[in-house]
Amino acid sequence: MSHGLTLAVSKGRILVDLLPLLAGMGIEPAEDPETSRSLIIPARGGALQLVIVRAADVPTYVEYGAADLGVVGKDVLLEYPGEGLYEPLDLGIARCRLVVAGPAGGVECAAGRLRIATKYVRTTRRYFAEKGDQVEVIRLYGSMELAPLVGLADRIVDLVDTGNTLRANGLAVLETIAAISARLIVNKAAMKMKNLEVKRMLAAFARAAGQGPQLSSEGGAP
Ligand code: PRT
Ligand code: MG
Repeated sequence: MSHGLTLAVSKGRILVDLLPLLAGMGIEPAEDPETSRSLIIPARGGALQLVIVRAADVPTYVEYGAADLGVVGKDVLLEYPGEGLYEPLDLGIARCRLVVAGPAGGVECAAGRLRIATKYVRTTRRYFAEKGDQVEVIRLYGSMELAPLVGLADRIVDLVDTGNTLRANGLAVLETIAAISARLIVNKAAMKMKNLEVKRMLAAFARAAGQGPQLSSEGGAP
């Protein structure tokens, strides 16, 4: 039995927002991906199967063709070094902002280069380099909010949604780097070899995301 196209997605926020969108397209996973231990979940109807991967791994699965499609945050795409992906559609889900945050009181840091803790190392370097600011970037894998509290860094670069996590740790947004939302990405070979299926799926996603047939052209498919 054919499972049609394969879609890579992470559990958590993105999937929570994606499932209603898929439901609107008539696509219903055969098991609940949040509770199932299966990493490959077919959808009833056979047009799609989901593969469940870590958020930061979604572009890799799609670039190498292990998945035809993926749904992933723009924050992850900004960090991803590859060029081998189409990004035809902003799904408008899992919205947040990538920001520079620091102590709410505006505590001045020692003279010299600002130290910035983040898991978004490439994006942070790019952002400050474009501003002409010399900074030292410290890579962390999580709990960025802790870094300024214990003197590891002067600032952090992290995602913020409600701002509750920042507030709870005495931090405030200082600058916004980018508005973030989840994007549909497509493997380049699949776009050629499975053109009809992929185009149909893209059109269905665009309708479900309330964007009509018009796809965004940014990094988009030919
Ligand atoms: O959890 P895991 O390590 O496997 O990977 P992940 O952390 O990348 O996955 P997940 O599910 O936490 O996030 C997946 C995607 O959701 C991200 O790549 C973003 O595109 C998107 N997203 C949207 C968010 C948020 N909103 C968000 N608020 N990801 C993380 N957060 C964090 C934020 O950094 C803060 O620490 O949630 C915390 C709460 O935010 P506030 O401001 O509402 O308090
Ligand atoms: Mg997480």
